[in-house]
Amino acid sequence: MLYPKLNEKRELYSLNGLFRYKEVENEYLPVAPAVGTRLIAVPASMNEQMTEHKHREYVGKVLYEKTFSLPVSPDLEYRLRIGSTGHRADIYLNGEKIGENDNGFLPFDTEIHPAVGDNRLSVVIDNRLTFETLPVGIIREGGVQDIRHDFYNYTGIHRDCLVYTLPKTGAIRDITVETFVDGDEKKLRFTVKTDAKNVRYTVKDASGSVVYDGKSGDAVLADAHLWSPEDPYLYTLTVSTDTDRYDERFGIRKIEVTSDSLLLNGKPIHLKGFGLHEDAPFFGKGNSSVINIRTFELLKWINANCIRTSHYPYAEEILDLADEYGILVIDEVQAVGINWWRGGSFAEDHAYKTLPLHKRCIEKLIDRDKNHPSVIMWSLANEPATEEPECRRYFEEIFATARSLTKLPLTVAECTAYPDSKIEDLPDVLSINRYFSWYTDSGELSVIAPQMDHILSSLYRDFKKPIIVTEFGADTIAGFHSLPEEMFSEEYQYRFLEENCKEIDRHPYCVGELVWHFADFRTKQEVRRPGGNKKGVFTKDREPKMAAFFLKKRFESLK
Ligand code: GCB
Repeated sequence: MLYPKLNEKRELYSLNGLFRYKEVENEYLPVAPAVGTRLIAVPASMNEQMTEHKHREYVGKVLYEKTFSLPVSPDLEYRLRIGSTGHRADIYLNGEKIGENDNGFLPFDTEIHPAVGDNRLSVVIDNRLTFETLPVGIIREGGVQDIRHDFYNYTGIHRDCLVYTLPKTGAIRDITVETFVDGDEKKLRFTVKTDAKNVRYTVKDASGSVVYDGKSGDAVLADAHLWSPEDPYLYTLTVSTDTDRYDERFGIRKIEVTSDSLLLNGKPIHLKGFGLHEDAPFFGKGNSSVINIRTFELLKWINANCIRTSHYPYAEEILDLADEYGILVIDEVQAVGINWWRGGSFAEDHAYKTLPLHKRCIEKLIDRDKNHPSVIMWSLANEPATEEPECRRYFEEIFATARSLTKLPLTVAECTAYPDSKIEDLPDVLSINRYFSWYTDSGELSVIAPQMDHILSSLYRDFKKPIIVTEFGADTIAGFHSLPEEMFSEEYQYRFLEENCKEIDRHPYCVGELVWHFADFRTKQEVRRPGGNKKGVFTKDREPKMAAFFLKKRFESLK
């Protein structure tokens, strides 16, 4: 799946900016222009733009509408591309349904037939979470949304809304770049989806020099430069047909998993970084280049080398930045909240209803992100109820789906108490989320060492696989200090991270530490969440708490 780009062969129009917005009935159909609307900004969540509770917390369908016109040529194919509709959505052009997006975090892309003159785009988003959506949820009596995941259910067109053109014949519809590193020889394979007869492949190195030019999609580079966090070296592949052109960046790197290590380009690597959320003041989950750049600058400042896209696929721009800044990515699909449901999360009428969508999202995620050198692993779910025996068949199908599409390692971030998980033999790398001395033994930092030791040693003894601690963290109110350290103080967060890291260091097969969380973020309102989840090492506006200085030193010392 290619991101729309402007070049001499392709037109690109942005519909970003102001839309008309309205909460609508279940049966609403945009047969005529909506009346009684208000303005809303795109890309952004609607929630942070509202001043009244009933609008910010609205549960149901909302309409985004915009009228646009563009030069229309009979020789071109026009396509509409919305990077994220936030939730499942029905999309209409001039009152006619042109498609639906079955999920909120992956792109909607379809052919359109725009009229000469004004066109009316209507996007009807349904923000209700059920067992047929991801994340999952239940709508309680009275329309109240019940969820089990710990982030705010932001609604809106969260990423670019674009119209672009393709030639009617010879269009480049997809490119897959595969790289093979075998000793000194670096082989490349380019596969292109096109009906063109003549396809040309040109590869330029980072300085712009042509290192391959030919009609074959198989190339060998004698002196290839590898991609790594220390040296995020990118090549550019230009695919040309008589009528189309597309530039795709790629990097050459090799990922391997042994019984106790994760290898990048043949050398063991320790992942150091964070779980993130797309969540920022004003924008909510809306993509913002400013927020993204500040985030990546901070990741480099703190000497991190890895992020997990907890708990859903992020905007493509974030992956482009990860490629460029040299930040490794554990790319997670939006299978979150499948836990703690009465009657069993993996009962037939619960997760098994979600299974087809879960598979489709994995397919679409891998299709979208397959060419990013920064993506080194796929995470297939966050904290599912893997202690339920019924989860076994579910995850066998999920792993089989993913394995048929990728050679990269697979994982699932688990919080299931040892030894209850029914799926630990399936992933290549085990990922654990643990909050010793926080949700259990609250305030007792001394339990971290023995409890972390127990889980890491037991898992390794039983499964002989590398382990990543994908979450550990403590809520911290910026500016709250206490000695001795008390929960919620900056001192507690500092000491909490220090204790966890000491134990991680004692287990060489623990190949990664991703602190929960990078920055404070909004959640639903509840007693344990004053203004949201405060486990950020940075505040929501991306300023450091005390613990950031501990991590900066630690991450620098970890090679
Ligand atoms: C978890 C979840 C994450 C939460 C976090 C917390 O285990 O994976 O989504 O935000 O705990 O802070 O409780």
